Amino acid sequence: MQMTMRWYGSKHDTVTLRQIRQTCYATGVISTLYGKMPGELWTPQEINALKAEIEAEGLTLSGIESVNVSDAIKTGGAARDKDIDAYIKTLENLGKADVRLVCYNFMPVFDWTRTELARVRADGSTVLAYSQAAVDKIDPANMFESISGDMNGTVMPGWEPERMAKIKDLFEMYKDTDAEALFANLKYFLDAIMPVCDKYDINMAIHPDDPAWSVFGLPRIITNMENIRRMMKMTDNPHNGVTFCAGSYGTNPDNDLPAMIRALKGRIHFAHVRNLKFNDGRNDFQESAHLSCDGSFDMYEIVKALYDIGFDGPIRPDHGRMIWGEKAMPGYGLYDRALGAAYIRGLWEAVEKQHARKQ
Ligand code: DNO
Repeated sequence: MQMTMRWYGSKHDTVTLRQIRQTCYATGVISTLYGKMPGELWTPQEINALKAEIEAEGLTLSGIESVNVSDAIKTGGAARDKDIDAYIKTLENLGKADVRLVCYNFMPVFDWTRTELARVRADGSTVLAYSQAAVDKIDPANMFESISGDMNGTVMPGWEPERMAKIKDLFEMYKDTDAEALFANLKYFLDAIMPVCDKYDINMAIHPDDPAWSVFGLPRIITNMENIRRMMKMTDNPHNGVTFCAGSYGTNPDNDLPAMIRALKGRIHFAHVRNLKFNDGRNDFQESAHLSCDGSFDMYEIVKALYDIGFDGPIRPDHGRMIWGEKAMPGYGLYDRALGAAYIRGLWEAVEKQHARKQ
């Protein structure tokens, strides 16, 4: 595995490449061309400039998160073939630049969803939280307004104000897209892009729906083992794989995370490792420090399962708490993610050495 951290680019991130390098635990970054709209072509010049900037700091560009998939592709709308064509050309340009990992999602309307971006813990740190009872009281049209005050002046991916301004049209666009249609549209997309992925050896890593259930009546399909199996089978190609995001699949306690990792051997191309804590009742949780004893997951078992399946892709700490007075994009400050990277690397080294001693 390679330890990485997500980085939104010098114009958008409060964290610098130098700071990431100085963590010492991360040797690569996962980045994106943040200003690009879904359906827009990424040119070789833009990709090479991003890569050069990262390499100049002694880090590698280990993958893209995300090349976003347009709503026309997700809904099977009129512009889908044009958008798929641009996606294929973008993949080709990434492949030529030696970028071999692309994370994307197939969530309708909202990307990851939280009801609070800064819930205060007893120690004064803040975390992201989700409460179904709160969601049930919100009109989706007001979802953005209800959380935008806590974004610390940053633009959160998937929650761009221009996109949220069109929220009613977006719901309208998805009105005929149920789970079956979403699966069919995903297959259409995957079938179309696999040839270019084969040509350049690009691993596509779908990000799970977060939380792992339907929100505001919108279908969500990448939520559990059964649906991942269906997705991998319908376009049966090793390049059609997953981002194993512990915090997203883990929102549903029925998802046995280490067992899922073992079952996905060979198809996990990217790992997001973080922890969360269930509050009273189902569908109610808040994020926590990465540490096992601070949340509900056994992080040792998660890391061990990744090690045991021979996972050799990029791994990244995921959302951190906001600590030590840092002001950054919720979930994406430097400090707590750096602690997370150190912890995961520590677990990895322990598992690796235990394994070597048993030989
Ligand atoms: C949240 C992220 C997601 C993820 C996208 C992938 O922190 O993990 O926003 O990047 O869903 O397209």
